[in-house]
Amino acid sequence: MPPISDEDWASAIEEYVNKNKVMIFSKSFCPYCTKVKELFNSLNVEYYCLELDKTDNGPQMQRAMAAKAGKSSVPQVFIEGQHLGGCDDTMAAHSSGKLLELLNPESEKYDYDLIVIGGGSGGLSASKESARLGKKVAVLDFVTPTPIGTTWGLGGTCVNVGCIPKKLMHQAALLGQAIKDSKNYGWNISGAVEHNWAVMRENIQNHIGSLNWNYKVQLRTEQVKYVNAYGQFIDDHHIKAVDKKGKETPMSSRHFIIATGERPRYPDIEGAKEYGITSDDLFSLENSPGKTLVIGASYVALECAGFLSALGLDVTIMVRSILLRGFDQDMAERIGEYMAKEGIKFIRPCVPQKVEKLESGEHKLRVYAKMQSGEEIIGEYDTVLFAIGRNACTDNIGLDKVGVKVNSSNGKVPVENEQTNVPHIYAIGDILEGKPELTPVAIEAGSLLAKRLYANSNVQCDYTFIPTTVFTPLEYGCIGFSEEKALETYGAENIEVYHSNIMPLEWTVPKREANACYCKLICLIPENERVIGFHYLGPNAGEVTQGFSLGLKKGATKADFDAMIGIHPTCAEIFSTLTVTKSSGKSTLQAGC
Ligand code: FAD
Ligand code: NA7
Repeated sequence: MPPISDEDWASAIEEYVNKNKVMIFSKSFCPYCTKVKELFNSLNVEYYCLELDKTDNGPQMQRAMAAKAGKSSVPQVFIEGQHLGGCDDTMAAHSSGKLLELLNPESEKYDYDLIVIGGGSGGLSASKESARLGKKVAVLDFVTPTPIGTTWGLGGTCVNVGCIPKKLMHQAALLGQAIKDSKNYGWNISGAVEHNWAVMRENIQNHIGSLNWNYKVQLRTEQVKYVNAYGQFIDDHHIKAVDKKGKETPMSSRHFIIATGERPRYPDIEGAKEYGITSDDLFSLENSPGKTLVIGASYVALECAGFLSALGLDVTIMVRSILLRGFDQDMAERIGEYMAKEGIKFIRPCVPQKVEKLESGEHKLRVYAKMQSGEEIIGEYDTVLFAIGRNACTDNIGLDKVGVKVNSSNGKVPVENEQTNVPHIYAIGDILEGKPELTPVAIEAGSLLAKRLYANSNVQCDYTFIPTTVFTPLEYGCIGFSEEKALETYGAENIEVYHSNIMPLEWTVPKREANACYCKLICLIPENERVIGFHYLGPNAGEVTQGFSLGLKKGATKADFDAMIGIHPTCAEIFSTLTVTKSSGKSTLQAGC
């Protein structure tokens, strides 16, 4: 074989420089080379490094590199085929911002690398992660007031009008139950025990205020630009930010993430918007809602009805058809039965027709409704709370201007790995088509998307076996398949259901209902009884359910559950000893602990 010529070495160097966006010629022992490599590592920028001291024909390669760079020392850095220089040149380019411009040639054309529209669970997660990865990021968050004028601060639904106030009001309700239970445990609570709505409201709102403040501080610390304005697309890379005074500011970006969430829906009936409220108003009401009609049977409806009743209010739920559509119906009906025993009234199947204001009398509103049988019914209440589902906030943000596809029947955005049909526009959180509408899901999807965009990650958000909990008076935690979905998907012959009632030890002394709590595991027979559905109705459902989601994600079988040692005395230990199958028809009732 003829000796390799100088031209051959030169073309080898040329190939290294052209093939790699960032090319470093280095020597493994050289501290300046290490410094440069550390800089690119810290910026999460992928590079190719040729260690000349560890390469065959290193001296020849170094001579060819020197001919191209005009310097024989190492390191020598090339970006997008252009020679940047050695260690000092690279550091200086980093300090001046030139390095980032070279790395992202497009970004200099735009104000930002990334604009996130919506500063809720998903938007904040994506914007902070992207900024941590060295990107120039802005997040727009704007709350359109409710029909009765309620508004709130930074952080989106979860913090202001969702998970946080809901769980805290549920906690207020649990404390009321604990006060009742405490008598049998020897506590002497003298005098009238009453709940004060205004005190609860103020303390919860103060806590939310502190969370709003923390989010602002976090954005400042992470160097994310927070813009309190409503974002609307103008064209591919441009939006306008409209503030509450109507002032419009144009902004441009290389990438966009839409994370605008959802808002409660109102029925198209007279008086709904004028006199009704939704969960967006409930948590900040100055005064107790009083006698309340909750319309709808979503988890939001049942949770709100549950805590309002436990706080001592007269509560009725108007249900159009089933409880908790999308959830296991056996569990949903058990929740309903328990709530009815707790004193909540159910009107079903029934839909509202009209809400009108009363000028005088004991209550403030009159509601006309129609039972499925055709019977007209009329009731008087102080508050009518609509919890009939939520609309994706995608109809007024200019998606038509940029061609982002939206499902016209529900306003949801179909995505492939959180990317919309327009490649530089992404979407996360509640607006996604067919994905669970939960805070941790939005957070995870946002953070993983940022890492894929800006840190060469290829980790996708896994939307399977996501645990969730409904915080009704009897809490319900679940993971994976409902019983009906499992039967529909795999056929009855392939499904075994193990189940049991549960009597929480702490319920025995106050003599609470013996067989209200219940659990079941749904197992796939052909896969060694792999557990594909987990359902638990009882105290602390969120805490009980969370850990089991790991088991389901990892493919745990019924035998794995049986091999688990329980923690005694707990409710969760029941999952280590389930023996009764539904198909056996044997009783699961518990006589006591
Ligand atoms: P959001 O958090 O809704 O944030 C979107 C933000 O974007 C909002 O601040 C909105 O005002 C803003 N925005 C909209 N359009 C624009 C625009 N054009 N320009 C600028 N800003 C805009 N999830 C759980 O995991 N656990 C629970 O216990 C739970 N309880 C809930 C209870 C209730 C009553 C409700 C309503 C929801 C609950 N959720 C719960 C769901 C959870 O709140 C949502 O899944 C989560 O907030 C979704 O996050 P997101 O980022 O998609 O949207
Ligand atoms: P859901 O789950 O869609 O629930 C909406 C509820 O409101 C449901 O019970 C509906 O009854 C009821 N509804 C809807 N429209 C009306 C009218 N016009 N009148 C009376 N009742 C009505 O909504 P959410 O947004 O709360 O939940 C979204 C997701 O969160 C859901 O997918 C779960 O996974 C968790 P229906 O059953 O349709 O008869």
